Amino acid sequence: MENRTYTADADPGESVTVAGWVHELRDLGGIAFLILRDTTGKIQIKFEKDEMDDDLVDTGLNVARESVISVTGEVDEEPRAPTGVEITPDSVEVVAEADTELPLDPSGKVDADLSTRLDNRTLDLRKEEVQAIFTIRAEIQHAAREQFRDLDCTEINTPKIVATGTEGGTELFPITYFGEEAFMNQSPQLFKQLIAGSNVERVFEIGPIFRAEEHNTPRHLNEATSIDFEGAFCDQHEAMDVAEAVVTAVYEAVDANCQDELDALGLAEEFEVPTGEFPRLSYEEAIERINATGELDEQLLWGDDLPTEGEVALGEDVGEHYFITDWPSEIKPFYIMDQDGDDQLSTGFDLMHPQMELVSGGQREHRYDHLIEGFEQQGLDPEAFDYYTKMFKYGMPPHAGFGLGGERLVMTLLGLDNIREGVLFPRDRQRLSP
Ligand code: AMO
Repeated sequence: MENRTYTADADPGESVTVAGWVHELRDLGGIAFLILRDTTGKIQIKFEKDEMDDDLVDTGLNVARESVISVTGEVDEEPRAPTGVEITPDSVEVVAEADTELPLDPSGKVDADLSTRLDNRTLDLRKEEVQAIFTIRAEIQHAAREQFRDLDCTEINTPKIVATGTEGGTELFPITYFGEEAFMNQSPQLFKQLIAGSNVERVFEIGPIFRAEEHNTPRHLNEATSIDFEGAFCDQHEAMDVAEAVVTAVYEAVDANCQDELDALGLAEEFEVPTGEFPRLSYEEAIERINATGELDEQLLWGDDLPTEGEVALGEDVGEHYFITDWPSEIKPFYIMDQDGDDQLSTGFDLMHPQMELVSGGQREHRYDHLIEGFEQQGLDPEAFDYYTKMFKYGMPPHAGFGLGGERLVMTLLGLDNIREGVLFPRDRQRLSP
């Protein structure tokens, strides 16, 4: 819009045109105030009824809340106004009228449940604290990208329509692809490895992953954002260093650049940047410590996956981000390499926030014969993965990497109760639109 001034830039002494939403109307009799809101903030518009053109007053004071208007007028200092300035309008134009009945109240005075909020995200995002979540989410992705680039990684984009699944344990979403069965990709796993094995060596991707999880929990989505890394000539320890660097850089960036947003969420005081040296516990130590908390009904045995209550008990015990390393090979996927000289122990690792898992990763099996054996052991047909396995015959260097759950990072960083709070349009068992 030509000649538009953001409310935050409307300085006293200027004549400006501002445009945005009608946030509030306060009619005090002889004088009335309209609060106009745009992406940069709010500004007060003053209507002195006896001194202004009747049509102008009529237009300004009869417009429904949340309508879009544009106002031209003089900006003056006014210490009693919410932002210390106000506009005396010369003209008011209604650009887009809103219904008087709104499905939720963007001023936040009336609470709405999450489902109503998600059904009406446009209105929901007009709330400062909701917008703050997504500003911070954008900062998180920006900071992760910068950190990967500083670590000499190239950003890649891999296909989301694929012929085979890779992550056992979660189901695939099938689709029809020109009469053939295809799937929505569960992770960029095989593709990022194929590129790490080229001259590109170090890659990252921030993109969607699709998981046909049956269960509906506050921490699972059916479409999530994965922040993936893969590096040639890396082992699991170096991959852990990268995960640690990325998570720490993200917290640092939010701390440096998002204080207003943290404030809007009531988090400015308590927000803490992790030290960047996350303890590395072996799986064996992890199950011993979980068992010692006495929080589980049954003691965990070697080879068990960690139940959610176990993760929570251990998280409370450790009290900061930490890694779990040296997982049993049998509970890690086929592409994870075993440790040298011990086929029971894998190079797989998880990075945990005290409340939940954020990252899985490990060194990859790059030896062709071992890879084929791994497929067979997990009951997968290596032929179906020929496009992947055959590249391991043409010079595949040792490599390692990880996948970091983007929404889990947002959720844990902001202490959100439900992962859906950090997703614009979440996909879950109940939700396919909007
Ligand atoms: P994994 O399946 O553990 O590993 O996924 C990696 C991380 O992605 C997040 N995540 C999810 N977040 C929300 N909803 C879901 N349904 C969901 N599923 C996963 C978690 C998890 O830690 N290919 C490997 C990674 C690798 O080895 O590079 C993989 O996908 O935060």
